[in-house]
Amino acid sequence: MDRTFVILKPSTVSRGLVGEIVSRFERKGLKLVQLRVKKISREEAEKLYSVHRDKPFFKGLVETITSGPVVLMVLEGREAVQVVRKMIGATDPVKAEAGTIRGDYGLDITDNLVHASDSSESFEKECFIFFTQQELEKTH
Ligand code: FUP
Repeated sequence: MDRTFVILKPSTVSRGLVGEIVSRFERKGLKLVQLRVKKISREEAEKLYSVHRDKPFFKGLVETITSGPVVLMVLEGREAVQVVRKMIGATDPVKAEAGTIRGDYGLDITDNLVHASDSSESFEKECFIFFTQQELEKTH
């Protein structure tokens, strides 16, 4: 079964939207493989966003995601990467369709509520920044 990696960013946690967003994924039929609250380090954030290292928004991106605790999740289900990308919507919440997570709850492009892997290659790289092989073993 396919898996994807999701981060609910600090403002999602501080605004109390975690339950609502996790619930959307569950209602869609995605299974929680891992769920953890953690304040991520600058080093982890820089690794996660390494493809954006040279972009003008990189510093703000790292500052935003390290500004408070986040929720880390691994979700499992058919075409999980594609399904979750569709559910979160376009990167810029202003452009994200109503009915998507960013479309319904966000306005700021950097603080856009949620991160989700954009391919299975990204999933493989990203999930191992935060979870061990053992934690990702089949549980059901
Ligand atoms: P996404 O995969 O939808 O999160 O989008 P990207 O990989 O393109 O961007 C990664 C992060 O950079 C997003 F959280 C938003 C942020 N970003 C900006 O802050 N400004 C931009 O102009 C583009 C992206």
